[in-house]
Amino acid sequence: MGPPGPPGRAEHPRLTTPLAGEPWWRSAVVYQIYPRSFADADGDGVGDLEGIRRHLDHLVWLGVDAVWVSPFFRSPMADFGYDVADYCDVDPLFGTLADFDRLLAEAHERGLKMLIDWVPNHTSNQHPWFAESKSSRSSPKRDWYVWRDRPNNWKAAFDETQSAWTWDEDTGQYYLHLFLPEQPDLNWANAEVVEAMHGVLRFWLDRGVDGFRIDVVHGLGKDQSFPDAPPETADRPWSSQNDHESTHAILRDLRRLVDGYSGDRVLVGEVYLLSTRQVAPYYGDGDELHLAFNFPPLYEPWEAPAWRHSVERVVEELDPRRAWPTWVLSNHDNPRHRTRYGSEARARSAAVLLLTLRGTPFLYAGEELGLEDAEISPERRVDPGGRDGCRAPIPWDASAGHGWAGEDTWLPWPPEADARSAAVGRQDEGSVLHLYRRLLVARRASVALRLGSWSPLPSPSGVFAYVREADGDRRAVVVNYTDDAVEVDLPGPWAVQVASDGSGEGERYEGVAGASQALLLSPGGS
Ligand code: TEU
Repeated sequence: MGPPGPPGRAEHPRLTTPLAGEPWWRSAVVYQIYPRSFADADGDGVGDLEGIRRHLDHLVWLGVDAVWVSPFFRSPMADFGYDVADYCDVDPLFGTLADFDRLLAEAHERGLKMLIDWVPNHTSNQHPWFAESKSSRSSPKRDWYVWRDRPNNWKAAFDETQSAWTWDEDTGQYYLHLFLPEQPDLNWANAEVVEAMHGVLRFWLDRGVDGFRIDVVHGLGKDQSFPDAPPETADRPWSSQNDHESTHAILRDLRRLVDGYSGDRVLVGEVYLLSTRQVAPYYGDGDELHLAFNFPPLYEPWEAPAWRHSVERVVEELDPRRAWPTWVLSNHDNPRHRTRYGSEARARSAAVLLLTLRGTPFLYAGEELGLEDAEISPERRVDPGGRDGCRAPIPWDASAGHGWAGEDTWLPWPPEADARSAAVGRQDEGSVLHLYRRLLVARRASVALRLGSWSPLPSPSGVFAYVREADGDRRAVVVNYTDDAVEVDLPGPWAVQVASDGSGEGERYEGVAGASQALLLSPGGS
C-alpha cells in the first residue's frame, strides 16, 4: 500500500442542495445498520437501539447523511426480525419505544435522517393477525393471509426443496409463505390489510421517521390465479420471481400516503428481481417508489466489462423514466464485497466506484472498516439462509470485548477485529475508514458527484472510467480492475483528489492507474 493520504481533517460541511428543489435523498449517502450486530449497550451480546445512539458520532465523523435501521420490532426472530409480530413496538431485545424516540431525536439533532425497515409482504406466524386468521376458516381475518386447498409449485426462499405452502392441520388448508413457514404472506388484495399496513406507516411517520426501506416490495401484488412458476425457473424461490402488475397500484397508494407528509419522506424498495429492466417499473411514472435497490451490480464479478455493462443498463433503463439510481455493494443478506472481491485493494477501489456513480449509495455498517465476513463454524450457524458471515458484530476498539458491553456476542468477530476496529482505523490516516471519510468529504463538496450527469470515458481493457458534471463542476473517475498498473490517458489536466490507496493525493495525475487502484480526479494539476 502507498503512503497515507493527506490528513483527513477536513470538516464535513452541512449538506447543501444547490440545485433548487432536489430532495435530500438524491444527494444523500445512506448507512445501513443491522441492529443485532452494530453495538450492544446492555451486555446481552446482541446490539440494541441504545448501542446505536452511542455511536451516532461515528456516523457524523464519517460523513454519511442518513441511517437505515433493519428491523427492531417485536419478533420471535425466526428470521432475526424480518418476522414481525408487532409492527408498532420495539422488541425488548433492542429496547423500548422511548429508546427509539431518543435515538431518532438525537440523530435529527446531528443532521442525520433516519429510515426504518418496513416488512409488508409477510408477518410472523406469531402475529395476532395470523393467529386469528388460522383460528378457523370463518375467521374475519381468514382472508388477511393466503389460504388455498391446493398448493402450486412455488418454492420458498432459503431452501430450494421447500414448498412455499405449508399445510395447516387445524383448518385443512395450505397457507403461502415466500420465506420461512414462520413468515406467512399477507394478502394485499384484501382492503383491510392495506388499511392496517397504512396505519403502520402513519404510526412511524407521525413519530418523525424520514422514510422506509420496504422489504420484498415486489412480492406484494400476486396473481390471484396463483399460476405455477414456469418449468425453467421452477427451482428458484418465488420470492425472486414474483413481479405482478397489481403491485403498482399498491405502490401508488403508498406514495400518496408518504408524500402527504412534509419533509421529503422517502420510500426505498427492495426489489429483489435480478434484472434492471424489471426493477425500473417500480419507480412508476414518478408516482411509485422514490428509490429502488437494483441488485445486478452487487452480483457482478470485479471485472471492468461486467461493471460497465451493469452501469449502462442502469442508465438505459432508469434515465428515460427520470428515475434516480441506487448503488449497493454489501448488505445483511450477502457476503461483504471485501470478501467477494478477494483483496483489500479491490474493496478500496470499489468504495471509490460506489461513492462516485450517479445515484444514492447505500453503505453497510462495517464496510467502512474494510471488514471481511466472519468464519462461522457449523455449531455457531444461526441463520436459516446461511447469511451469518456478513452479520458479525462491529468491532469498535481493540480491547478484548471490542467495545461491546458483554463478553459473548451472538456471532463471532470478523477477521482482524483488532486492527480493523473503528478506534484503530481512526488513528491511521491510511486506513479504509479514512478513505471512506475522504470520499464522503469530496462528495459533499462537489455538486457534480452528488447530482451531476454521468458519461463513460474511453478506457483501455480492464479499466472503467467516467466523468461526472454539473453546474461547471467536473470530476473524473478511473477504476483499474486489473492487478497491474495501466496507462489511462485522459484529456486533462487532472489532479488526484482521492486515491483508493492514498497515494499521490493532491498531485498531478500522470496518466497511470496503479494495480487495483481507483482514482477520483479533479480538474487542474497543470
Ligand atoms: O430479503 C429478500 C430476499 O429476497 C433475500 O432474502 C434473498 O433471497 C437472500 O437473502 C439472498 O441471499 C429480505 C431481507 O433483506 C432478508 O433479510 C429477509 O430474510 C427477507 O427479506 C425476508 O423478510
